[in-house]
Amino acid sequence: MKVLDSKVGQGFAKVCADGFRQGWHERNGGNLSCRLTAEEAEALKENFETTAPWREIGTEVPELAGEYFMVTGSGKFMRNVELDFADSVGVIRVDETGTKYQIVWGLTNGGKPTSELPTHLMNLEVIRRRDPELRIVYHAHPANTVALTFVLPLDDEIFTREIWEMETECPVVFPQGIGVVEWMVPGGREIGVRTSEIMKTRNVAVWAHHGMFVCGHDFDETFGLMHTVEKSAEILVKVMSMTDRKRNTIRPDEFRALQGPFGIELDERYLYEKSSDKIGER
Ligand code: 2HA
Ligand code: ZN
Repeated sequence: MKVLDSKVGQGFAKVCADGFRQGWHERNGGNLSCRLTAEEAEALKENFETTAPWREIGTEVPELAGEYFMVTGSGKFMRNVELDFADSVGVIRVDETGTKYQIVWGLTNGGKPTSELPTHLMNLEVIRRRDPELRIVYHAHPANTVALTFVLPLDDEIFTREIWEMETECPVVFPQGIGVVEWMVPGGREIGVRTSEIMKTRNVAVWAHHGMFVCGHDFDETFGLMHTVEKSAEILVKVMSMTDRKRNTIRPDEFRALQGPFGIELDERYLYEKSSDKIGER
């Protein structure tokens, strides 16, 4: 089967196109990765070549040794994924030491995997440890979420709580909350270590003044998570454009009341009693 005709290829391209249409991928901003299942890799193997050089990942992911990943290319525009899939996207294989990769398909014009490959692979490694079917990692630059990193404290508990309060759906969609990474140089191991610490327990990491990383089991869920966080961030930006205080909101006991009906468990650290109605204060 051709890579683009496969379900995984189609789902991958759809996220890139939909994210572009949301305005989350200016120029070459954002990237996407997916660990292929053994069945997917087997079905696509006839397209793979094993002659490309092995290159350093820039970090080590021993638990991903021998696995195949579909990834967007460094410097590639999300806008072009649906137009020229084989130029914009590649399939790579991680070597037996978990320190090198080889391009086995795509990135046809001398391309390389995303500059955020260390963060993607480190995230893919830790999320698989907590759930073997978590296998997609998505990075985008959604404007409202980024805007909030200039005005909210860069504190996991406050950031999560303020986003949760904007839409009842939020604690149901990401009950483990959001982790916030202070500004760091992107593209390397260090920011990958910091982000994967968050992804050990949570599905959303916000990079201050940069963007967001989310993970999921399938493409719809992963895209939907990014969309839900960003939608709530948009509501918060609208509220903060009117006032710095809330007259009404969802209260801690009301959040707790969601747990039974929705079968979720909320981390109590986000449900602190507030001493102020000022947005962003505890
Ligand atoms: O250019 O988004 O973080 C791709 C990126 C880097
Ligand atoms: Zn980015």
